[in-house]
Parts: sequence; C-alpha cells; structure tokens
Amino acid sequence: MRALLVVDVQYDFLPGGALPVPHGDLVIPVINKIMDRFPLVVATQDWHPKGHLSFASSHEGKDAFQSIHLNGQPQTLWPDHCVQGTEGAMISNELRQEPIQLIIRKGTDPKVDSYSAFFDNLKIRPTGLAGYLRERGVTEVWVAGLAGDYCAFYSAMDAAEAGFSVFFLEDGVRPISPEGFERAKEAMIQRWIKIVTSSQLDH
Ligand code: VGL
Ligand code: ZN
Repeated sequence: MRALLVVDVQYDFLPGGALPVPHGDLVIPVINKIMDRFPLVVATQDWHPKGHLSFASSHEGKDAFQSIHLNGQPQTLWPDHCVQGTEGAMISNELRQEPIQLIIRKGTDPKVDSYSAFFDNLKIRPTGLAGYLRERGVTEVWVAGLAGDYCAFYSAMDAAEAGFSVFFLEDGVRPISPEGFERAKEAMIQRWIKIVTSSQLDH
C-alpha cells in the first residue's frame, strides 16, 4: 500500500513567507492533482516555539543562513519561521486539505531542529510516523513538498532507513539551494530511493 507524505507546505515556505523556497508554490498543483491516487495522505507541519534555537535571532551577532554548532552538530541558522500559532505556520489553503488524514508537527523542542518527518535532527526522538505507517499497512512512501533539499530530503532518507520503499517526486518538490539539491539527490540514489515525476503515476 502506498502513502503520500506532503512535507511542510506552509505559508512561511511559500513566496512572501519568512523563509520562502524559490517557486515553492509550484508544488501545490502537482500535489493536489495526485492526492487521490493515494489511499493515505499524511502531511507535516514545521511547528517551532518562539525563540527556537534554529533561528538566527536566538544567537547574538549571527545572521540567517550562517552555520553554527548546536548540540554537537552543524546547524544552519534560519530566519524566524513557522512559529506555533502564526499565519506563516499554517498549511496553505491552496493545498487540498480533505485528503490529509494525519498531520505530524515537528520542531517543537526549543533546542533541537527537526527536518525529517520521522526524527529530530539528533535522531533521538521519533515522531511515531514509521509505526503509524506500518500499522496502516504502508509499504511505499512517496515524498513531496518543501524544501526538496531539507525537510523533504531528510524525510525520504529516514523513510528508506525505516524500511519503506521510497519514491521522491521531483516535480512535487522545490529546493532552497540548487547545489544542495544535487547533493541530496545523489545521497538518495545511493540509498535506492527512486527519483520520479508525478507523470509516473498516470498509468
Ligand atoms: C525547513 C529549514 C528549516 C524545511 C524547515 O521545511 O525544509 N527548512 N525548517
Ligand atoms: Zn524549521
């Protein structure tokens, strides 16, 4: 059984948002069109408390997109985004909502970032999504959403590691950085993740 994982299609990642992904809005019609092809659709929502340690504003003298060490690993600092309860944290109303059966909120620990739908960035705390998908009989996870080189990428990698067969919808994602996206695709291919387009669902 296959499931569609729709990652972080939130106003802050769309044009005009706090951390806009270039052309991020173009993923929405692609996702809307394919949702009905999946018996299960799960979405994620980046959901940070105010003052989250992934925000540049939480670190004196640091700017967004600089890298620091946090909890013993590199952390890119971001503009404040997806703050719990704000407009920017809302899943876009342009995305069809009625097929979404579960929304996983992530990044809620004030000190730890969480790109993947499955784990925090320290890989310590699972979200429970792997168990949920297994219990629902899912064997294939198809990934779309934002950003293609961050949350969609890390979610795909963790889905593969959890034993699912993973399909990464290239036309259903957009990256923050083209170079980062090329590296991400290389890493996914090495893990046997299949890079596909939505047209491959047409038959
Ligand atoms: C994301 C950076 C920070 C994403 C979330 O959804 O890809 N990127 N938080
Ligand atoms: Zn975030």
